[in-house]
Amino acid sequence: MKKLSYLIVLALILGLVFTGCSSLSNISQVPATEQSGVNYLTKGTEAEPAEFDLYAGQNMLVGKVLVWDDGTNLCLKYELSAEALADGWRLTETHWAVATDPNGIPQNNGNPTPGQFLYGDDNLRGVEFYQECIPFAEIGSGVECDDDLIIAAHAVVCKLSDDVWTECETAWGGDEDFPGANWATYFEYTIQCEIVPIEEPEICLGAGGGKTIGFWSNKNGQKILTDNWSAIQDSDVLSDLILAGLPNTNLTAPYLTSPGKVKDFLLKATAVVMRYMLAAQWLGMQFNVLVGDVDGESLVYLGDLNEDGIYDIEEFMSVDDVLDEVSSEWNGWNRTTQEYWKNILDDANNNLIFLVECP
Ligand SMILES: [Ca+2]
Repeated sequence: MKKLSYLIVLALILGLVFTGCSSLSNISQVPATEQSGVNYLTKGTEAEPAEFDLYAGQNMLVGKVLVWDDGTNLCLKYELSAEALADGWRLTETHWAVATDPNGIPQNNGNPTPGQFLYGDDNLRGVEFYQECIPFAEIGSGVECDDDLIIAAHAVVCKLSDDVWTECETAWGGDEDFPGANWATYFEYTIQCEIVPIEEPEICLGAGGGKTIGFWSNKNGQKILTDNWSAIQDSDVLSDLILAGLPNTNLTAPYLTSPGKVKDFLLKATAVVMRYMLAAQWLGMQFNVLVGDVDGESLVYLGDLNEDGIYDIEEFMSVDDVLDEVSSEWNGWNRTTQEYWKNILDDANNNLIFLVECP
């Protein structure tokens, strides 16, 4: 259950990071207290799109055309109503056009000509909704925020009855008439360019199953090591070069050959030789992962690397990656860097810096 909740938190955070990239730069300037409780004063965001009625056969309301923008792209979504869906109506074709002036919509004698519209899909085979986004630049070179757009949204809806299309109707979104004789309509949408602040995921630090090097030296820890000793031997941990040549180790790999030797090694670790303390904390975390107390994929905090006083997700690293980083890079590190990674492992072994769901 714990692992599951970490994964959920992680998935949420990564989802927000990836989908929210474009707005993150704007967000970082907003004081933290104003990031929650978003107010939508205007409609035209994905969460609060502008809505226009979609009529089939001129008088039958079958759904809506939703329109929004994100400051760069214009998005349009045809959505059939629950009632229309229950009656068997589905979308089989969409065609839509957008321009800054009604005359920019393809037409003939004042009647729009959907076959010439640039967007949509005329082979939908009966779907419940259809969505498409285009960059402002495709509408026109000067198109920008607050501009009024003319949108003609045409569709064909067909009724499915016993797996057979029984009837089809032309549908149009909105209620502004074209000058021609037929009933085709369009609507106006004003580009909002509203930047929707994403709610920053709440990140808290806490426990992740770590056990301290003191634990691995005491009776309980020694028993667990004994019970798991063959698995520990099968891993490469006891032969890792980070242990080579340290006090209280064997001269050749494996450098520690029994739970008792581990205890001796851990109890005598000091920070006089920083690498020794680094190796001891590293070994403690290896045991945590090997016996299943810590999920190697769980994330630990590396510190406020960008010095903004906030736990940012890019400041976390998986336990597995921390262990790999230490065992592959320690030899090139000065004492300060060794101490930095020692502290991370020490804090993780003491359950202080795991990414957790906030209480
Ligand atoms: Ca930070």
